[in-house]
Amino acid sequence: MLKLYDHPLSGNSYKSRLALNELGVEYERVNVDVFKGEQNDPKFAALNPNKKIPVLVDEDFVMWESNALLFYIGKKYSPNHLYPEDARSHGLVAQWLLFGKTSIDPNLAMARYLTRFVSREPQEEQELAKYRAHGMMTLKILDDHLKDNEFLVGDYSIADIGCYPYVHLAPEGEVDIECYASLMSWIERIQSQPGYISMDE
Ligand SMILES: N[C@@H](CCC(=O)N[C@@H](CS)C(=O)NCC(=O)O)C(=O)O
Repeated sequence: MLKLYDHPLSGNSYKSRLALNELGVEYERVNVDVFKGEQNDPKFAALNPNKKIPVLVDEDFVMWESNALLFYIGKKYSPNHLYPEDARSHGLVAQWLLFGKTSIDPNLAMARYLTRFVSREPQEEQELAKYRAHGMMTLKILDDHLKDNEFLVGDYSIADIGCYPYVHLAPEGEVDIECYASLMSWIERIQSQPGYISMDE
């Protein structure tokens, strides 16, 4: 059985759980308490030298990087509705997942982290304001796209799953998402998918 090293508060790990649950794949969760530094344990670092969750272990195969895991899960259980195989859709899925990893997550996950999980030094306030402002810019890009599209690429796919976690968690970083009507409808559509699980399930 697949093993997913994760933590209930990790948006990056939640991506894999969303995909696996949607596809009805059984997996075992292994909790890594990143708040206690368990990611630095040499046994865990042997799985991911970057010392971060999520890590997916499939028998003798080990993988890390949350959005790359979505490609693996999608391909391994293909054909399935989350993983479009034609060249254009595949390219667009990669486009959104890379946008997620380079623009959405760095800003929205950091805004959430600095707001919710640490006591900030006064000099970090400016940094936080920058993450919130850049995060809003990424939300606007998504919202504009979603005005004419139900999902990021065709039907519900791993592209949506990769971008959704830190978008729906943005209010925890005091980033307003309710001003983006199309984005809010997209969130509702994702939450009504048959295999949807909330982050705390
Ligand atoms: N680029 C990585 C980032 C993973 C990441 O930042 N994971 C966080 C939890 S959401 C973590 O392990 N933090 C512990 C640390 O950075 O020491 C991915 O997408 O998988």
